[in-house]
Amino acid sequence: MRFLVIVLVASSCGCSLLRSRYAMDDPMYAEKYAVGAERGDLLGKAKQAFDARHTQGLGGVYVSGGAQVRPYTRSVMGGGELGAEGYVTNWLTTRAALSGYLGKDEGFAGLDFGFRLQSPTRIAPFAGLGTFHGASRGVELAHWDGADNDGDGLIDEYGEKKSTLDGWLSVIYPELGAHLWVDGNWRLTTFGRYFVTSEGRKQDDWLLGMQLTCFRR
Ligand SMILES: [Ca+2]
Ligand SMILES: [Ca+2]
Repeated sequence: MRFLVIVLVASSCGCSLLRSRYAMDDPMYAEKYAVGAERGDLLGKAKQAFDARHTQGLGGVYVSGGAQVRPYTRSVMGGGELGAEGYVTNWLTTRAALSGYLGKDEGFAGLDFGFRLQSPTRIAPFAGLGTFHGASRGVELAHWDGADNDGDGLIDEYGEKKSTLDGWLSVIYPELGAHLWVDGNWRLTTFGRYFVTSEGRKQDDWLLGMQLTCFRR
């Protein structure tokens, strides 16, 4: 995933990261900074390099990938999202996505919604709130059904478990992260979420991920 992100950003954005007028491919930014700061104007250079107040009205599609860790059971899942995110104002975005994560015995898939409050800057820390609703797969004890559920050659041994479709899973989560605008269209994001599940605190998870979004006006 990281390799894919690097290749996509490098091929589409060239050297935008190094330019102080980084978002000239966005019409509003380009109009604002049509005349760039002069060579010695360090304050002007800094302003045009960090200003992202033009983002209001941008909408984009994104892919994200991450790892979900449950400290209590030490289980790890991997997965990602395919979604859309839009700037309601230059400090507020809303997003919606198809989301899926899979582990050895567990997993879930469904719809994810959220909003994020961020600074209108090129590097933008943010705090958000989100919710997931969908189907989940889990494990349960299976030492009475006459079957070797875990394939270890023993039938109904003590503690034998099997994978089951648990049914509905609902999660709310606080989120912290940061964005980096590569140019006027592409934005990289890292985020961390704490999943508070409907199945009790022992089922809570940490999710750490990265997101690549392509915006258009
Ligand atoms: Ca067995
Ligand atoms: Ca069994």
